[in-house]
Amino acid sequence: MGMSEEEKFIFDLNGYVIRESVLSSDEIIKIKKQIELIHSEPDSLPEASRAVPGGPAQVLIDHPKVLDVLHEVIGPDIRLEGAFSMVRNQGERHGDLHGGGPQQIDPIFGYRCQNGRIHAGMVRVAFELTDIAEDDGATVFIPGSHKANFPMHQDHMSLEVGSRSPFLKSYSCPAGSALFFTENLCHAGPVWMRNTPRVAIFFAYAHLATNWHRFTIPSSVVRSLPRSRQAYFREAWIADFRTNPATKNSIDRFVTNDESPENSERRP
Ligand SMILES: O=C(O)CCC(=O)C(=O)O
Ligand SMILES: [Fe+2]
Repeated sequence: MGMSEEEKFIFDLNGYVIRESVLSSDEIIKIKKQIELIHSEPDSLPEASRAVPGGPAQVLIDHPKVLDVLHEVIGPDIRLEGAFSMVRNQGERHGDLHGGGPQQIDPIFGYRCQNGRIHAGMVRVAFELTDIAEDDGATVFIPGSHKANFPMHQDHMSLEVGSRSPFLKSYSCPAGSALFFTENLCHAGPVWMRNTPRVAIFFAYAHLATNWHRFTIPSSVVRSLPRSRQAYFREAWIADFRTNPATKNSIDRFVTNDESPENSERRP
């Protein structure tokens, strides 16, 4: 299906876009329960479910409505290089505004659009597992800052209610929605205001040629996944020139070859 023209317009203009209700209510219930247990009673879960993206959360790795967007804004060859889950209680926060401005030149985070195609560096996908209202304290953004040419201005960096930039925006969406944003966009996880927690999963996808995060997903989780999903953790390279023609690091190659992901395909 791909992204709609309107979704592309919004992502390019603002640096983020939301796809509402990409998960079924059954998926929401199962994944939310898993995240709550990871944060309260991890030992009650099978080992493969004690961290994301194992267990029920694994459907998010290659969810068609997510890949759709990532293939459009990153490119056809992508990796999943980081994942974490959150149960954020009232009063808790992730931290200050970060990203935005001329650091877009860094190829890891870089944002460009040329010949009608978006080329974003690292893209975060936040899967919201509870309904989100605008003032709940979910992720906030300075729209457009992913391609700003001047450094973020100090007068626009406060998260204090009353001193916030008039440009700072959040969003509302039903549980089961996916929020996509370029990590180059100025954004923050402010104080969570609601008296019921924000339960969410954050993934970081990147172009197959780049890698920012040191890999932290437990090998028991990676091993438990079908090979077609392990493929999203394949090493960051495009071509192996020891063969003629060069071997491409495609998902198909990864799925059909029998190298263990623990050995040549995986870092320790
Ligand atoms: O906690 C949040 O809402 C934002 C997290 C964040 O900044 C990130 O994952 O890059
Ligand atoms: Fe961030």
